[in-house]
Amino acid sequence: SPKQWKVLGVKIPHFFSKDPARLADYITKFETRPEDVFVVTYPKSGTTWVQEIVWQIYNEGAISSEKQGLRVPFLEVTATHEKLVELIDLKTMPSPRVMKTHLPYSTTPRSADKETMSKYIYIARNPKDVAVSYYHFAEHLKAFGFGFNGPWEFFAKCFIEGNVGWDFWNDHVLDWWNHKDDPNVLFLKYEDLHKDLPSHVRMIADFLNKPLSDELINRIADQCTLSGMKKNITSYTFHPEQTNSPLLRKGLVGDWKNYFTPELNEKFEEQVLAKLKGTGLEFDFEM
Ligand code: PPS
Repeated sequence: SPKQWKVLGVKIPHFFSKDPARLADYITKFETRPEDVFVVTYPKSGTTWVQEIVWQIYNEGAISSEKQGLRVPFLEVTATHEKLVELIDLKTMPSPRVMKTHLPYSTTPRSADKETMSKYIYIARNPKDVAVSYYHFAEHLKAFGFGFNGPWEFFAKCFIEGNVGWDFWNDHVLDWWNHKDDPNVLFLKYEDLHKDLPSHVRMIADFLNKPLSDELINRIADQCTLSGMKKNITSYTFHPEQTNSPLLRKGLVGDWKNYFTPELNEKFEEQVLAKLKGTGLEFDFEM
Protein backbone atom coordinates (compact mmCIF):
# COMPACT_ATOMS: atom_id res chain seq x y z
CA SER A 1 0.00 0.00 0.00
CA PRO A 2 1.16 3.60 -0.46
CA LYS A 3 3.46 4.70 2.34
CA GLN A 4 2.82 7.73 4.49
CA TRP A 5 4.40 9.64 7.33
CA LYS A 6 2.36 11.00 10.19
CA VAL A 7 2.98 14.72 10.13
CA LEU A 8 1.15 16.68 12.85
CA GLY A 9 -1.24 13.78 13.11
CA VAL A 10 -1.97 13.72 9.37
CA LYS A 11 -0.88 10.98 6.98
CA ILE A 12 1.25 12.54 4.26
CA PRO A 13 2.76 10.45 1.47
CA HIS A 14 6.44 9.63 1.90
CA PHE A 15 7.46 11.36 -1.29
CA PHE A 16 6.45 14.72 0.13
CA SER A 17 9.34 14.73 2.50
CA LYS A 18 12.32 12.69 3.43
CA ASP A 19 12.13 14.41 6.75
CA PRO A 20 8.66 14.55 8.36
CA ALA A 21 9.92 16.52 11.35
CA ARG A 22 11.13 19.26 9.03
CA LEU A 23 7.78 19.34 7.26
CA ALA A 24 5.94 19.55 10.59
CA ASP A 25 8.23 22.35 11.69
CA TYR A 26 7.71 24.27 8.45
CA ILE A 27 3.92 24.04 8.73
CA THR A 28 3.84 24.95 12.42
CA LYS A 29 6.09 27.98 12.00
CA PHE A 30 4.55 29.15 8.72
CA GLU A 31 3.79 32.86 8.93
CA THR A 32 0.53 33.75 7.24
CA ARG A 33 -0.32 37.20 5.93
CA PRO A 34 -3.77 38.87 5.93
CA GLU A 35 -3.69 38.93 2.09
CA ASP A 36 -3.00 35.20 1.81
CA VAL A 37 -5.56 32.93 0.16
CA PHE A 38 -5.46 29.21 0.76
CA VAL A 39 -7.25 26.86 -1.65
CA VAL A 40 -7.93 23.91 0.62
CA THR A 41 -9.19 20.45 -0.24
CA TYR A 42 -9.02 16.80 0.47
CA PRO A 43 -7.09 15.54 -2.61
CA LYS A 44 -8.94 15.23 -5.93
CA SER A 45 -11.80 17.53 -4.99
CA GLY A 46 -11.34 20.42 -7.41
CA THR A 47 -8.15 22.03 -6.16
CA THR A 48 -6.59 22.68 -9.57
CA TRP A 49 -9.87 24.10 -10.82
CA VAL A 50 -10.27 26.63 -8.02
CA GLN A 51 -6.54 27.44 -7.93
CA GLU A 52 -6.92 28.55 -11.55
CA ILE A 53 -10.11 30.51 -10.92
CA VAL A 54 -8.52 32.39 -8.02
CA TRP A 55 -5.32 33.08 -9.96
CA GLN A 56 -7.29 34.45 -12.92
CA ILE A 57 -9.43 36.60 -10.61
CA TYR A 58 -6.26 38.24 -9.29
CA ASN A 59 -4.81 38.56 -12.79
CA GLU A 60 -7.77 40.08 -14.64
CA GLY A 61 -8.52 36.91 -16.56
CA ALA A 62 -5.00 36.38 -17.89
CA ILE A 63 -3.93 32.92 -19.05
CA SER A 64 -0.45 31.97 -17.99
CA SER A 65 1.71 29.29 -19.56
CA GLU A 66 3.80 29.20 -16.39
CA LYS A 67 3.30 26.03 -14.33
CA GLN A 68 0.35 26.37 -12.03
CA GLY A 69 2.45 24.93 -9.22
CA LEU A 70 4.71 27.98 -9.46
CA ARG A 71 1.87 30.48 -9.64
CA VAL A 72 -0.18 28.86 -6.88
CA PRO A 73 2.30 26.82 -4.83
CA PHE A 74 1.36 23.69 -2.92
CA LEU A 75 2.27 24.28 0.71
CA GLU A 76 3.24 20.72 1.61
CA VAL A 77 5.40 20.36 -1.52
CA THR A 78 6.98 23.77 -1.20
CA ALA A 79 7.84 23.02 2.40
CA THR A 80 10.40 20.36 1.80
CA HIS A 81 10.43 18.79 -1.58
CA GLU A 82 13.63 18.89 -3.52
CA LYS A 83 12.83 16.99 -6.68
CA LEU A 84 9.24 17.17 -7.78
CA VAL A 85 8.92 20.81 -8.68
CA GLU A 86 11.05 23.85 -8.77
CA LEU A 87 10.85 25.37 -5.33
CA ILE A 88 9.15 28.63 -4.59
CA ASP A 89 10.26 30.55 -1.56
CA LEU A 90 6.96 31.46 0.04
CA LYS A 91 8.68 33.89 2.40
CA THR A 92 9.66 36.16 -0.49
CA MET A 93 6.62 35.55 -2.70
CA PRO A 94 4.75 38.85 -3.12
CA SER A 95 1.21 39.26 -1.78
CA PRO A 96 -1.43 38.25 -2.43
CA ARG A 97 -0.02 34.75 -2.14
CA VAL A 98 -2.47 32.12 -3.37
CA MET A 99 -1.52 28.70 -2.04
CA LYS A 100 -2.83 25.17 -2.22
CA THR A 101 -2.98 22.84 0.75
CA HIS A 102 -4.60 19.54 1.66
CA LEU A 103 -4.26 20.10 5.40
CA PRO A 104 -7.22 19.72 7.75
CA TYR A 105 -8.49 22.86 9.50
CA SER A 106 -6.66 22.03 12.71
CA THR A 107 -3.21 22.05 11.10
CA THR A 108 -3.65 24.66 8.36
CA PRO A 109 -1.54 27.74 9.16
CA ARG A 110 -3.64 30.62 10.44
CA SER A 111 -3.27 33.73 12.52
CA ALA A 112 -4.97 33.69 15.90
CA ASP A 113 -6.14 37.25 15.36
CA LYS A 114 -9.33 37.67 13.28
CA GLU A 115 -8.14 41.00 11.88
CA THR A 116 -5.02 39.52 10.31
CA MET A 117 -6.48 36.19 9.32
CA SER A 118 -5.92 34.88 5.79
CA LYS A 119 -8.75 33.62 3.60
CA TYR A 120 -9.56 29.95 3.05
CA ILE A 121 -11.55 28.54 0.15
CA TYR A 122 -12.49 24.94 0.84
CA ILE A 123 -13.84 22.69 -1.92
CA ALA A 124 -15.55 19.40 -1.11
CA ARG A 125 -16.49 16.76 -3.68
CA ASN A 126 -18.65 13.66 -3.40
CA PRO A 127 -16.37 10.98 -2.01
CA LYS A 128 -17.20 8.31 -4.58
CA ASP A 129 -15.81 10.45 -7.39
CA VAL A 130 -12.95 11.52 -5.12
CA ALA A 131 -11.93 7.89 -4.60
CA VAL A 132 -11.99 7.13 -8.33
CA SER A 133 -10.06 10.29 -9.18
CA TYR A 134 -7.54 9.57 -6.42
CA TYR A 135 -7.03 6.03 -7.73
CA HIS A 136 -6.24 7.31 -11.23
CA PHE A 137 -3.86 9.90 -9.86
CA ALA A 138 -2.05 7.36 -7.67
CA GLU A 139 -1.81 5.00 -10.65
CA HIS A 140 -0.33 7.81 -12.67
CA LEU A 141 2.30 8.58 -10.05
CA LYS A 142 3.48 4.99 -10.32
CA ALA A 143 5.47 6.08 -13.37
CA PHE A 144 7.40 8.43 -11.09
CA GLY A 145 8.25 5.65 -8.67
CA PHE A 146 6.05 6.61 -5.74
CA GLY A 147 2.48 5.88 -6.70
CA PHE A 148 0.07 3.11 -6.05
CA ASN A 149 0.52 -0.18 -7.78
CA GLY A 150 -2.53 -2.35 -7.35
CA PRO A 151 -6.14 -2.93 -8.31
CA TRP A 152 -8.95 -0.42 -7.83
CA GLU A 153 -10.68 -2.65 -5.28
CA PHE A 154 -7.66 -2.45 -3.02
CA PHE A 155 -7.34 1.30 -3.43
CA ALA A 156 -11.03 1.70 -2.54
CA LYS A 157 -10.41 -0.31 0.65
CA CYS A 158 -7.43 1.90 1.54
CA PHE A 159 -9.57 4.99 0.90
CA ILE A 160 -12.40 3.77 3.12
CA GLU A 161 -9.92 2.92 5.86
CA GLY A 162 -8.23 6.30 5.64
CA ASN A 163 -5.03 4.61 4.56
CA VAL A 164 -4.19 7.18 1.88
CA GLY A 165 -2.49 10.54 1.90
CA TRP A 166 -4.38 13.06 4.10
CA ASP A 167 -6.24 10.29 5.90
CA PHE A 168 -9.98 9.83 6.14
CA TRP A 169 -12.10 11.83 3.73
CA ASN A 170 -14.84 12.27 6.37
CA ASP A 171 -12.57 13.71 9.03
CA HIS A 172 -11.09 16.20 6.59
CA VAL A 173 -14.35 17.46 5.14
CA LEU A 174 -16.11 17.68 8.50
CA ASP A 175 -13.16 19.46 10.11
CA TRP A 176 -13.65 22.27 7.57
CA TRP A 177 -17.45 21.99 7.42
CA ASN A 178 -17.47 22.93 11.11
CA HIS A 179 -15.92 26.26 10.06
CA LYS A 180 -18.06 26.89 7.00
CA ASP A 181 -19.66 29.95 8.60
CA ASP A 182 -16.40 31.55 9.72
CA PRO A 183 -16.11 34.95 7.99
CA ASN A 184 -12.76 34.05 6.42
CA VAL A 185 -13.89 30.66 5.10
CA LEU A 186 -15.76 30.01 1.86
CA PHE A 187 -17.00 26.42 1.68
CA LEU A 188 -17.82 25.26 -1.85
CA LYS A 189 -18.83 22.00 -3.48
CA TYR A 190 -17.36 20.65 -6.71
CA GLU A 191 -20.77 19.60 -8.00
CA ASP A 192 -22.16 23.12 -7.47
CA LEU A 193 -19.35 24.60 -9.56
CA HIS A 194 -20.42 22.21 -12.30
CA LYS A 195 -24.02 23.43 -12.11
CA ASP A 196 -23.21 27.11 -12.45
CA LEU A 197 -19.60 28.14 -12.89
CA PRO A 198 -20.07 31.90 -13.53
CA SER A 199 -22.01 32.42 -10.29
CA HIS A 200 -19.27 30.63 -8.37
CA VAL A 201 -16.56 32.71 -10.01
CA ARG A 202 -18.52 35.75 -8.83
CA MET A 203 -18.93 34.30 -5.34
CA ILE A 204 -15.18 33.68 -5.09
CA ALA A 205 -14.33 37.15 -6.46
CA ASP A 206 -16.68 38.79 -3.97
CA PHE A 207 -15.22 36.74 -1.12
CA LEU A 208 -11.78 38.03 -2.14
CA ASN A 209 -13.07 41.62 -2.34
CA LYS A 210 -12.30 41.67 -6.04
CA PRO A 211 -15.65 42.53 -7.65
CA LEU A 212 -15.38 41.94 -11.40
CA SER A 213 -17.42 42.95 -14.43
CA ASP A 214 -19.90 40.45 -15.90
CA GLU A 215 -17.72 40.27 -18.97
CA LEU A 216 -14.67 39.26 -16.95
CA ILE A 217 -16.64 36.81 -14.79
CA ASN A 218 -17.94 35.05 -17.90
CA ARG A 219 -14.55 34.99 -19.55
CA ILE A 220 -12.87 33.47 -16.48
CA ALA A 221 -15.68 30.90 -16.20
CA ASP A 222 -15.17 30.03 -19.85
CA GLN A 223 -11.40 29.74 -19.52
CA CYS A 224 -11.77 27.59 -16.40
CA THR A 225 -13.98 24.87 -17.79
CA LEU A 226 -12.11 21.61 -18.16
CA SER A 227 -11.79 22.09 -21.93
CA GLY A 228 -10.74 25.71 -21.41
CA MET A 229 -7.98 24.68 -19.02
CA LYS A 230 -6.87 21.83 -21.28
CA LYS A 231 -6.05 24.40 -23.97
CA ASN A 232 -3.22 25.48 -21.68
CA ILE A 233 -2.12 21.95 -20.80
CA THR A 234 1.60 22.64 -20.27
CA SER A 235 0.67 24.70 -17.23
CA TYR A 236 -0.52 21.50 -15.52
CA THR A 237 1.95 18.84 -16.67
CA PHE A 238 4.80 17.51 -14.52
CA HIS A 239 7.09 16.37 -17.32
CA PRO A 240 8.04 18.06 -20.61
CA GLU A 241 7.03 15.04 -22.69
CA GLN A 242 3.51 14.87 -21.22
CA THR A 243 0.68 15.88 -23.56
CA ASN A 244 -2.02 15.56 -20.95
CA SER A 245 -2.18 16.11 -17.22
CA PRO A 246 -3.47 13.78 -14.51
CA LEU A 247 -4.82 16.91 -12.83
CA LEU A 248 -7.20 17.43 -15.76
CA ARG A 249 -8.78 14.08 -16.44
CA LYS A 250 -12.51 13.56 -17.01
CA GLY A 251 -13.83 16.19 -14.63
CA LEU A 252 -17.28 14.64 -14.35
CA VAL A 253 -19.89 14.11 -11.69
CA GLY A 254 -20.73 10.40 -11.55
CA ASP A 255 -17.66 8.67 -12.99
CA TRP A 256 -17.78 6.45 -9.86
CA LYS A 257 -20.61 4.49 -11.48
CA ASN A 258 -18.07 2.98 -13.85
CA TYR A 259 -16.08 1.59 -10.90
CA PHE A 260 -18.39 0.82 -7.99
CA THR A 261 -19.88 -2.66 -7.63
CA PRO A 262 -23.12 -2.86 -5.63
CA GLU A 263 -21.06 -4.36 -2.76
CA LEU A 264 -18.57 -1.52 -2.74
CA ASN A 265 -21.38 0.99 -2.95
CA GLU A 266 -23.02 -0.52 0.12
CA LYS A 267 -19.75 -0.51 2.04
CA PHE A 268 -19.16 3.12 1.06
CA GLU A 269 -22.65 4.14 2.16
CA GLU A 270 -22.15 2.44 5.52
CA GLN A 271 -18.59 3.41 6.27
CA VAL A 272 -18.10 6.75 4.54
CA LEU A 273 -21.41 8.47 3.90
CA ALA A 274 -23.15 7.40 7.10
CA LYS A 275 -20.72 9.63 8.99
CA LEU A 276 -22.26 12.70 7.34
CA LYS A 277 -25.68 12.03 8.85
CA GLY A 278 -26.87 14.89 10.97
CA THR A 279 -24.12 17.24 9.82
CA GLY A 280 -26.17 18.93 7.10
CA LEU A 281 -23.46 18.22 4.53
CA GLU A 282 -24.86 16.54 1.43
CA PHE A 283 -23.60 15.85 -2.07
CA ASP A 284 -24.87 15.30 -5.58
CA PHE A 285 -23.65 11.99 -6.98
CA GLU A 286 -24.87 12.42 -10.51
CA MET A 287 -25.83 15.19 -12.84
S1 PPS B 1 -5.16 17.43 -6.56
O1 PPS B 1 -4.07 16.53 -7.00
O2 PPS B 1 -5.66 17.03 -5.24
O3 PPS B 1 -4.78 18.83 -6.61
O4 PPS B 1 -6.33 17.20 -7.61
P1 PPS B 1 -7.61 18.13 -7.79
O5 PPS B 1 -7.29 19.23 -8.68
O6 PPS B 1 -8.20 18.44 -6.47
O7 PPS B 1 -8.62 17.14 -8.49
C1 PPS B 1 -8.49 16.71 -9.82
C2 PPS B 1 -9.88 16.41 -10.32
O8 PPS B 1 -10.55 17.63 -10.65
C3 PPS B 1 -10.92 17.60 -12.01
N1 PPS B 1 -10.86 18.94 -12.61
C4 PPS B 1 -11.91 19.59 -13.12
N2 PPS B 1 -13.21 19.25 -13.18
C5 PPS B 1 -14.04 20.12 -13.79
N3 PPS B 1 -13.63 21.29 -14.33
C6 PPS B 1 -12.34 21.67 -14.30
N4 PPS B 1 -11.96 22.81 -14.85
C7 PPS B 1 -11.42 20.80 -13.65
N5 PPS B 1 -10.08 20.85 -13.44
C8 PPS B 1 -9.76 19.71 -12.80
C9 PPS B 1 -9.93 16.64 -12.64
O9 PPS B 1 -10.35 16.19 -13.90
C10 PPS B 1 -9.88 15.56 -11.58
O10 PPS B 1 -11.07 14.78 -11.52
P2 PPS B 1 -11.26 13.41 -12.32
O11 PPS B 1 -12.55 12.84 -11.83
O12 PPS B 1 -10.08 12.54 -12.01
O13 PPS B 1 -11.35 13.77 -13.76
